[in-house]
Amino acid sequence: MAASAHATSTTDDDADYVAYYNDCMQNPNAFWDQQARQRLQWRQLYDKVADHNLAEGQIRWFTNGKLNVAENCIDRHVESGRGDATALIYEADEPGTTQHITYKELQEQVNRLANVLLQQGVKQGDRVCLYLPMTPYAVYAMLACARIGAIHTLVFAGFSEDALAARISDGDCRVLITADESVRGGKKIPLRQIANDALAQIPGQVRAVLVQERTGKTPPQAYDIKLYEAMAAASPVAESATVDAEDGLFLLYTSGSTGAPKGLLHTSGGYLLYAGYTHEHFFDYKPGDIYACLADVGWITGHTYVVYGPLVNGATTVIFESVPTYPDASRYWEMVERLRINQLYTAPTALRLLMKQGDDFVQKHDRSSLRVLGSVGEPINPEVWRWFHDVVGNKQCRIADTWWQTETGGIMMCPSPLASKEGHKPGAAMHPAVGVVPLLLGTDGQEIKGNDVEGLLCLRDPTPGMARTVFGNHKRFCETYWSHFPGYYFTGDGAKRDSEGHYHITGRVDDVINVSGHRLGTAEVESSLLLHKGVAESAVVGYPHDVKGEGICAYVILRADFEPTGNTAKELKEVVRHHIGAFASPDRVQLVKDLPKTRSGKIMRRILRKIASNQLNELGDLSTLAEPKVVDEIIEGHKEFL
Ligand code: 6R9
Repeated sequence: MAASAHATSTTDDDADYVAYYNDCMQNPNAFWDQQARQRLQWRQLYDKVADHNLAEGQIRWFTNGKLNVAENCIDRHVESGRGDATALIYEADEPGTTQHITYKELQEQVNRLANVLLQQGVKQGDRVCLYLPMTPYAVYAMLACARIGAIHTLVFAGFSEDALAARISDGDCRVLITADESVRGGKKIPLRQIANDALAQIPGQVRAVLVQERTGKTPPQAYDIKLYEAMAAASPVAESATVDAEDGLFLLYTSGSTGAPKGLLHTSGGYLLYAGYTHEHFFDYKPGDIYACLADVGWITGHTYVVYGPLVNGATTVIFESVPTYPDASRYWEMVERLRINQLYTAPTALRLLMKQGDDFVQKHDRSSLRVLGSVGEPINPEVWRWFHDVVGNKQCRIADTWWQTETGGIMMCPSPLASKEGHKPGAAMHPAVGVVPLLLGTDGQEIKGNDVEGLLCLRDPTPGMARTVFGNHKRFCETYWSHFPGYYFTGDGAKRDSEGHYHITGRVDDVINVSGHRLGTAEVESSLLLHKGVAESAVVGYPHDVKGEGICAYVILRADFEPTGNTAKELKEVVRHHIGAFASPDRVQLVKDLPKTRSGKIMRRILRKIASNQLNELGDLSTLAEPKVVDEIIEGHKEFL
C-alpha cells in the first residue's frame, strides 16, 4: 500500500528543533505567554503569566485573564469564515452511519443547549453532571456549560448507579444530562434507568434531568425534560459568560491509592491553551486534517483530545461511538479509509485486542492517509508498538506514545520529532514536553541524577494544563500530589532514564491498577466487595493480562457465618460490577482463609501481586509476615487459575 510522502514528520533541520526546544525551556513562562496571546482569544488580557505557591498546592496561570472557552472553540472559527468547515464527524455505533457537523451547526446546537441550561436555572460556577453516550450531544453539553460558565462533570457511561450517585453528590450537581440508552457494539445500556436508580439514592439533590433520546426506546419519566424538544424550542443565539482564566471548566473523577475517587478541577485558560498546543504539536495537526481520538469523552483523553484540543484549533474531530471490534476487527481501519483519517489516537488495550485478530483486518483497508499514530493510557508493549508502526502504519507513521494523567490535563511526554533521528524506542515516551521538567527521586526524596537510573517520577514546574485542586478538598490535593516531595508534583508513576537520557514509564508505584487504560484504586474494589454480606475482608491486586494490560485479582476472606456456594465468586464479581461498573469487575476471585499480613496487620500486597502474576520464585522476604504459612495456602488455591 502506498503511504503518504510526508509520513514521518521530522523538522527538516534537527538542529533547528533542538534550538527551538532549548529556547522555550530557557524561559517557559515567556513561551506560554507567547502561546497564550497567539492561540486564545482573550476578553481581557492576563496581568501575570504564572503565580504559584507550591507549598500550598496553589497553581495559577494567566491571572486576571478573562475569556470564554466555547467562544474560543466555536465562535472564533465561525467569525473567521470557517463556519462551513466540519467540526465533528459523528461515527455512530451502527456501521456506516456518519454525520458531519459544521462549526456553524455546532454553534447553533451549543447555544440552544446553553439556553436550556439557563432556563433550568444553571448559573456560572454551578456543576452540571453529564452521563452520556459518545454522540455529538456530549460535546454540545460540555460546550454549553462552558458557554454559560458552568462546570461540567462527565461520568463515563460505563459507571454504575452507585458511582454516578457518589459523583453527583460530591460535585453537588443540581442538573443531570443523560440519555435513554447508550449503544456500543450493538449492545444497549439503559442509562436513564441507571440514572434513576442513582437519583433514588440522593433524593432532593437533582432538580432537573434532561434526557437525550438516543434510541427512543424507553418511555420518558414524568419528570424528564426531553433534550431534543427543549433544544428545538430554545433560541439558537446565546450570550457567552466572561470567565476568569482560573475559573473551573470541569471536574473529572479519578482513582487514587486511597479513599473515594477525587474530583479534579481543571480551569479555563491554562487548560485550554495546553490542550490546543499539545494537540497541534504532538499530533502534527495541520488545517484540513481529519483527526480521530477514539477515546470516550468520559475520560480525560476524551476531554482534551476529542473535544477541547481539536476544537480550539478549529480541527475536524471524530466522535467514535462504537468499539474496535464491531461489527468486526476492521472497524478502525475501515473508518480510516472511509473518512481519510490523518491522525489516529487510541490505547494499547485496543491494539492488543486487534493485533490478536490478525493482520488481514488491517491490510484490506487503505491507510495511506495516516501520518501520526498515538497511544495513551498505559505503557505500550514493544511488540504492540512494532505492530502499530509496521503493520498499521506501514512503517510510514510517527508513533506518539503519550504519557500523561487526568491530573496533568494534557500530554507531558512523547517522542519529539528528534526521535526519528535518535531512533524510536518502542514503549518509551522518551521526551518531556516544553515546560515539563521530570525528576527521578528515591523513596528518601533524594534526586537520582545521571542516566541509566530508575526512580519515582516527579515534575518540577507546574504546566498550564494541570489540575488546580480536588473539588471540596484542597488538603487532599496537597497531600496526594505536593507533599510527598515538597516542591515537586508526585505522579504516582515510576520511570527509568536510560543511558541516552530518554524516559520510560514503568507503571504505577501506588495501589492503583490500570485495567484497559482505566485507573482503579484497589481500595475502591475492596470497598465494593465488602458490600456483599458474606465478605469479611479482601485484598485486590493487579496481574499481567494480555489484552487488558492488568487484570484484577481479588483475594477474599468470607465471614465465618457465611456458607459459600458454587455461585459465590460470581456474586462477588457482580457486586463490583454493580457498585463501580463492569470494567472494574474482578477477573479472578480467590476465596482464602487468611491474607498475608505483617505483625502490625498491614496486608502485604507485594506478595499477593507476585502470586497473582505467577512469579512464585520472587516472593521475596516473608520473614516479616505474622503467619508465613498463609502464603502456601494461597499458592495452592491459585492453581485453579493456571
Ligand atoms: C491520560 C491517562 C494515568 C496513568 C499514568 C500512567 C498510565 C498513561 C501512559 C501511561 C505509560 C503511557 N499511562 N499513559 N503509562 N505510558 N504512554 O491515561 O490518564 O486515566 O489518569 O491515567 O496511566 O500510569 O499515571 P489517567
